[in-house]
Amino acid sequence: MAALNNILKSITQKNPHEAEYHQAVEEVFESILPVLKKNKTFVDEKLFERICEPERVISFRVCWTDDQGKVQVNKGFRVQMNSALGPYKGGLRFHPSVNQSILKFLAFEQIFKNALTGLPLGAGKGGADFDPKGKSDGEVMRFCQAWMMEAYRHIGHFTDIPAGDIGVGEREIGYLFGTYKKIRNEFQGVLTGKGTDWGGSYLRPEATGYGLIHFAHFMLTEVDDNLGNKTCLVSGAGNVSQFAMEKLLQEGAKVVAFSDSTGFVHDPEGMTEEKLSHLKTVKNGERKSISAFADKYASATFTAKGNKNIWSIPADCAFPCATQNELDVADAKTLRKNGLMLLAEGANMPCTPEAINYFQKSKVLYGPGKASNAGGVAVSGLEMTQNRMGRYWAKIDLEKELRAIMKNIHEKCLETIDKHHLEEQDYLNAANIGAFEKVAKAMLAQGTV
Ligand code: NDP
Ligand code: 2IT
Repeated sequence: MAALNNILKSITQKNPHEAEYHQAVEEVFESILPVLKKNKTFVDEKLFERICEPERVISFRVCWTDDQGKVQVNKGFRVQMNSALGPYKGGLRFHPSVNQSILKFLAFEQIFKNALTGLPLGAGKGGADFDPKGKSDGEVMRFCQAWMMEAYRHIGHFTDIPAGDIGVGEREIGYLFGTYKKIRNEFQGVLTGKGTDWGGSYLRPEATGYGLIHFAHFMLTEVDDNLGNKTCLVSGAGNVSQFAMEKLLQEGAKVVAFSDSTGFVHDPEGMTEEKLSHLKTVKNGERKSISAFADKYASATFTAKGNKNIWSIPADCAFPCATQNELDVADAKTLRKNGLMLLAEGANMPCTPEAINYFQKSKVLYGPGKASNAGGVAVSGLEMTQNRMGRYWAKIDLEKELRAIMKNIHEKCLETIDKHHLEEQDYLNAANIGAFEKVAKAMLAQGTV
């Protein structure tokens, strides 16, 4: 036991000042400790130590010129985390907070998430500390070109396939793709989340948000319940959040609040298709704060970021879809007191460990992001296949496929719960253990490389 605990200590000591990375690693370690205790080969072969060490971290300078003709310098990264199951795969984040710790935590999460999809996907993550907010289209384009001028030599459709994440959507993927194509003189599926006229999947924009709600649906089905008429909170107002809200409306749920980095909107009358379409215009077209949304509807009130947050609103279900550690244990207690019965993560690691612990103990159904937000990367995997085949799949077929993948992830979690005698609905430990075993076995089979 002491020797096993030293594994974790040594990993955190070897990676100082990486709080988010430690948090992600600790969570998985706690889940798989009972598995390590029973599996001497995993311990002797140092599978956990190996899985925690990125295969490669590329860190580079990104220089570009702003609209005033001034030179700007940013930090660019690509963490090539694990290629046991397939080529490195995972998103790019452009946000001023980006650093190595955040990208390593995201790349680490991606290993397990991608394994759960059942598709041949390794794991990676990348991005830059660039803030797209307030930048002109020209500035964003020049930044993307500069990022790719270095990254192109490290990626490729059989090597490493980036996609979107916070601050990277179809516009950024377009500029990145165009630059890669120009340098390589090759039209290949090196990125996913492309526009649908130039190789993109018809369902990739919707996939994470839709997949999340499918997963919540399966969690509720397990306890003979459904999303109909459930009052829901969906944090964020970006890609994942928007399509989670869209699917919730289709399921007959009532979305009463959402948020962004400026605050939250509470609308007791609930979201409608028309309101959601306006929200998409405000966020994707005008790129404004959600306060502009609230200005238009009498029933909606905007509360600026401060002491109160979205989790103070009573609801049956909560879907954090903004960013890491956006929900702490005080929020968890407030939500529970107000009647919360399910929380499923659209964002990566949005709940603090104490919040998760509280949800598990107080019998709130808890869907961990690795399982519940895997729909996005899964449809990215389908986009890769589609590109290699040189064809498109119809949206209706992709919708069926996404639902089947989310159902399969849910079933795999239940199987792992059974196999490892976990508590009922312990999706957290099930997702971590099921995915770890799969990747560890693949690494073992491939030898010490
Ligand atoms: P977007 O950039 O489209 O949207 C992010 C949203 O979260 C925005 O509304 C943004 O506010 C808000 N936000 C970002 N940072 C903060 C912060 N520090 N505090 C408060 N609000 C914040 O990103 P996505 O929707 O793509 O990603 C959201 C989450 O989902 C991330 O955790 C991401 O890793 C995860 N994820 C994304 C997938 C995808 O396919 N895109 C797949 C799986 C997980 P504002 O608009 O004001 O900037
Ligand atoms: O966190 C994630 O899974 C993503 N940002 C999507 C990754 C992808 O390759 O589609």
